[in-house]
Amino acid sequence: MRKKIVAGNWKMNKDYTEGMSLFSEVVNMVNDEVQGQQEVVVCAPFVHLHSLVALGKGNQKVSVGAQNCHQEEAGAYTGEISAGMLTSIGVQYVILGHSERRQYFGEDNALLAKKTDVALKNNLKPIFCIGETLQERESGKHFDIIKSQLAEATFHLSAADFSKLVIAYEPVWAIGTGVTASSEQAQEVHAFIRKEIASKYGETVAEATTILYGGSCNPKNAAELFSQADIDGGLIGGASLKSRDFLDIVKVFN
Ligand code: 3PY
Repeated sequence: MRKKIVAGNWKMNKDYTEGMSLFSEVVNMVNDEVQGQQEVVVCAPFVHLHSLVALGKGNQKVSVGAQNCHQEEAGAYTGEISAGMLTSIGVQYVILGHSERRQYFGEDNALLAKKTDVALKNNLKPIFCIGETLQERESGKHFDIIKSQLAEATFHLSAADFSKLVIAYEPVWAIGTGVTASSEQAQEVHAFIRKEIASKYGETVAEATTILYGGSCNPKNAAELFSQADIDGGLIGGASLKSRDFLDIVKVFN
């Protein structure tokens, strides 16, 4: 059985006090309501992470993740945060390749390959995001785009390292737009991603890889999306900012 994960991506939302109360609510609700084996990951702004790790300590079901890290181990990179710094405070996951980082910060596949390497070297588990724009989908290029994002940023890894990744398919046209991919559209791409992984690393690695759907996933559409054969959970944007909505999504796997 593949690991099921529901990860919240808070993006640049919640000040420190708000972040602590949202996380505490999530942890309490997970303790009271989660019955399955699903893992919950909260990817919060950097300044919250140390305290969130402390608040979540000892909780086997909830992990803390960052939303980015720098591609170098250390050095003169004013304002940046390294993978090793994240590991040193107990952070377990890091989102890499989110379309907002690709779009607003110019992150490309070559840079993301370096970030993936440095994250793995420092024992962080990347939640690696891939996905096409509306224009790429409308021109029928979405499979090519996804294939190259995956190959150029992650297929240099050994099978053992690749197995530590979580992949998130996030069609850019579904991010922050309220438009969700239909479950058929999402399943079609997830099956394609798994096939690409199988042709590079073999069936065993492909079958064991957790592939999340992201992009306007909410309590109304999560059950239908997560019932698809190749969808193993979600990377949740807006709905992760409300504990009740987030937990309703998490509980799809109860
Ligand atoms: C969204 O759902 O908007 C996301 O970008 C999740 O990462």
